[in-house]
Amino acid sequence: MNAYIEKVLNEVRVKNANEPEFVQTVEEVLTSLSPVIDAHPEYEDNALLERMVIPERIIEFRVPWEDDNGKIHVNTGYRVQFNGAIGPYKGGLRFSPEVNLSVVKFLGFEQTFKDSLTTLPMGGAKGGCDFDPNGKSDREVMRFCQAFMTELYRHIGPDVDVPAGDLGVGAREVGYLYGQYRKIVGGFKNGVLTGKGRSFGGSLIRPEATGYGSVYYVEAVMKHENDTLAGKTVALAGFGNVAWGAARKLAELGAKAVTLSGPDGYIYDPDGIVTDEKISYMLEMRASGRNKVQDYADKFSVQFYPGEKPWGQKVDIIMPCATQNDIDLEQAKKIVSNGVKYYIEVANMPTTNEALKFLMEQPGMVVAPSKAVNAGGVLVSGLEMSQNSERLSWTAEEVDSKLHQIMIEIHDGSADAAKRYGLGYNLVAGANIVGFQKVADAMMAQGIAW
Ligand code: 2IT
Repeated sequence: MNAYIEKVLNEVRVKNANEPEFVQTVEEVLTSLSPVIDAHPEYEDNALLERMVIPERIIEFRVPWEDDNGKIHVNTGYRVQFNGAIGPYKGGLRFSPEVNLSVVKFLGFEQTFKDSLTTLPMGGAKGGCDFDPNGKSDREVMRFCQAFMTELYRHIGPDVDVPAGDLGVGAREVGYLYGQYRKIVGGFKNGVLTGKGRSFGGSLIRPEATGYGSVYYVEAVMKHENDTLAGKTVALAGFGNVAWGAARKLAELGAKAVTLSGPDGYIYDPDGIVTDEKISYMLEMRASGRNKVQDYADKFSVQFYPGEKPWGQKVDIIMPCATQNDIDLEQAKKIVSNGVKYYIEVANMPTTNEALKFLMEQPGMVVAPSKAVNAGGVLVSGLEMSQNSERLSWTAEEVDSKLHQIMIEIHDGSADAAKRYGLGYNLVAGANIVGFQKVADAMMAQGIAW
């Protein structure tokens, strides 16, 4: 590995010793940049990597709110504005008890390169709170969102930072957050958040975008491999918005998702999650707030595997759509022993670095990285920003066709970059290189301002 990368990585490991997720993602990105850093000695002279691994700004704040029984709770909110070199900060908000500074920093770092990959001018940010929306009443969620925005509003804006949803933050939460923002600031402000409802500036296809985009990416992989999606079986993890969009698009293209997972275990449906009834039921399960995938097994009389992950099932394609570190080395070995050819990350950092390395070493296996595969979500958020600033609303076909076209560009651009640096069909390195290069060019052009 390049000595400059090695040096920066060692500094990151020491300085962020209490932030394992953040260190993991920095290691994953930087280790694939060796050929680029070799070719650009001026980066070291400008301390480019040292600057890139520190967020431009971290905001941490107190969020007090009152539950339905009049009891006061206090949570910790975050917004990490990681890198604004190529555009306004952009990235989601995650509400989950697992949220902490390490998680938000890892997501913000990833988001910087993902947003760069979309080809649109968006910097990277992420935020969230250690609040658990599961089991809360609608009014409690509303009061919490209002309390959260009462601090966040002063740090965001259409030219500054444009948040959206992520785990635990869907259309309902975005609506409450936007309502409070508008009340405090008193203007449309180009919608400020993306993923808004249709009636107040939301874009068509935004709910479907991450899942659809991931399947468009898989189509591009299939084309490269002279293969086809039709007839393929797919193991999905998760059962939220992303898995829903993926299941729908897979069904439309003649493939079938056969597993879903939740915190309680996973379900296996050999007939596939392909009918409208089954796909719509995923939305019901999410809206119920029960957070149990067993409900699907009960409703459609299929097998439920409590406490297990779906990676032992023999399928053609694996698409983890849940959360980080869903697949460790042991799971990866199961996947390889089942002869799976396509390992397509969808959730942010679903694979431990050890497992990712192992999978990438397997001859003939195609591994695709989440920062490229799931970029369709933030990409359509970027299209929502364009529509809001122009006071226009594009048709579903217009948005979908832009999404489709850019997902193919992301795949092809990554494949080309890896090839150019002599790395073969390495989509992981290719995505890191393309995402990095644009941010690096912008930072170099702007001088040592940040
Ligand atoms: O991980 C992601 O890219 C998102 N949660 C979506 C971010 C966005 O701004 O739409």
